[in-house]
This record gives sequence, structure tokens and C-alpha cells, in this order.
Amino acid sequence: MKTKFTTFYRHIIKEERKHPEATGQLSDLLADIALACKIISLEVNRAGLVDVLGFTGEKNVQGEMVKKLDVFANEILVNSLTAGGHVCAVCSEEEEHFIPLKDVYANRLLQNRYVVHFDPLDGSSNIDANISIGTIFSIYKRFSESGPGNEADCLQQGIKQVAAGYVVYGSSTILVYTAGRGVHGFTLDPSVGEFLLFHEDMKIPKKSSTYSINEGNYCKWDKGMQKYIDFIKQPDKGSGRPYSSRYVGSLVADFHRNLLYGGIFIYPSDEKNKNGKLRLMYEANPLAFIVEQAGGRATNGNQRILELQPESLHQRVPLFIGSEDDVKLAEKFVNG
Ligand code: P6P
Repeated sequence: MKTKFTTFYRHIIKEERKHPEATGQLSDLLADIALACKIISLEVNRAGLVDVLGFTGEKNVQGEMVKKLDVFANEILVNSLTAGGHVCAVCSEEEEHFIPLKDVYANRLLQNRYVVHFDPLDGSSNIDANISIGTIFSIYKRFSESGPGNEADCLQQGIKQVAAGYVVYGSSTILVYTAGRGVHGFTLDPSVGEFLLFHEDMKIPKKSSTYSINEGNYCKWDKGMQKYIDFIKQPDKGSGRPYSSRYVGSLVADFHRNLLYGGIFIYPSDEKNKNGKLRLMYEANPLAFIVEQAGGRATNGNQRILELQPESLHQRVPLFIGSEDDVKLAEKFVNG
């Protein structure tokens, strides 16, 4: 029987061959990230058995209690990227400052030319409840010439990303990425330890009847936001209303479902959090790159996420992301 399958590495090499100037560094870097996520997947799936649950007693830069798996995932990714030698700076949700990395190759052609931002284990507050969690990553080319990376290398607009992706650790482990030529999905086959292509060139439906938002914050939203949610809950067959509410409380899980079936995810600003809750550099930007490559839309309510000029590594941003027509309609209500 002819087994026809494409591994993640084979796919990125095929993509690399479309760029004659490619040195292969980006392919190796993506493979380094995939390897780290396979190891994280193993631990996440074992979490219930091995004593890696519970708190370390420390707090991370977000002031949140850190679970052991967060610390583990962060260390695996930092170590994998450091060892790979393709990165001049690593920025993590778990690290207050960026980690500058020196050039490990003598060969100028192979210098450490990339910057990587990541959320090592997003949604980690759900770990103990066995709810899907995920890793989100975002890759840029460095600005500076050589040596360890600097702050300017780390604070680039999302539109400059060369690749982005996420891994969902759920009933199976799924990796979705883009390198600017479409969005491609892979499933981890633990028996061979490979991510196998299951969906090439993924496209998000232009319109949906699903919304993902934490309605517990309703009273804190501005009037336009409240009116939009009220509107999509009114019955109107012609426009697919009332919408269904689907909210896991784990960004990668909610985003992945909406990418497959259509939907809008919103984490808006509110009277307490003027910039919402989600982070620009390692949540909004990578998912915005992916959703636009899949034909969707991502804004902060009126500006394109990818065009926002970052000011700090951990800055927050309101996020409206998903099916294009749904995001545009939500923007109309919010901008009154
Ligand atoms: P809330 C998880 O903590 C997270 O960062 C995202 O994964 C998720 O979308 C959001 O926060 C959930 O926030 O306030 O609804 O619990």
C-alpha cells in the first residue's frame, strides 16, 4: 500500500525550495520549534501522571502564579532555540526581558539572523482541568547586522513576520503555521514522532454564526461592544442569527476552532483594561498573520493588528480576529 504523507520538515523544505536565496536557516529554525513542541506535548500529555502539576510558588512577569509546565515549556523552547544557533534574540511571555543570543556560527552566511517571540504555554490556567492549551510563536528577520540581537530587532511590526504558528495540545497535538504562502495544518503522530500534513492551504469561512468572548465582562465593555453582542444574539434567519457562543478560555483552542469552521474571537478593551488582556507580540501578531493568510481579518477594533508599531515586549492589545465579515461588522458597532 502506497503511504503518501508529508512530514512538517518535508513541507518546510518544499517551501524553502521556492526561495532560491534561502540558506535553509528558517527551515532549521522551524524544525527546532517543532522538536521543542513535541517534547512539550509529551509532558502535557503526561501531566496527569507525573508530578508536574501544581504551582512552583514563583510568579511570572505577568504576576500570575506559574505552573510547572509553563516553566518547563519555556525552558525547552529557550534551550532549543539557543542550541539551534539561528536566533539573535528570544522573547517569551515568561521572561521579563528579551534574551540576546550570540552568534554561534563562524560562517557569516549562517549567522543568527532571526528573532523569535513565543507564548510557551498559553491558557496554562486550564492545565489542571485537562482543557486544550497551546504554544504560539512568531518569527522575524533581525534588523541589526550581527552579534546578539537588540531591542529594535524585537519590536518590529507584525507585518514584518517571516513565519508564525501555534501548537494545540488537545485530544491530539496539532501544529498550524504560515511562512507567508498559505496556512498549513499538521497532526502529531506520536508513534513516529512526526507532524503529518492534514490540511494544506487552510482558509477560514468569510462569515460564520459563532462568537467567542467572555460575556462575564459585559458590564465593563463600552456601549458599542455591548450592542454588537446583543445584535448577534437576536434571531434573524437570513443573517444566521442568533450566533452560537463557543468560548474555551484558551486562545489557541478558540482560534483553531474558528479557523476551521469560521467564527469571531474578541477580547476587547474594557473599563478596567484599556488595552484588553492579550499580548501583541506573542498572541495577536502571530494569529493575525495566520488568519490573514487564511483569508480572515484581525484588528484592535479599528486598526490592522499587523500594522501596529510595538512599544514594549509585553504590551496588550484589544483583539478582534476571525471571519472577515464578522470582524468588519463588529468594528462597525464598536466604532459607532
Ligand atoms: P479570560 C488564557 O489565560 C488567556 O491568556 C487566553 O488563552 C484566553 O483566550 C484568555 O486568557 C481568557 O481570558 O479573562 O476570559 O479568562
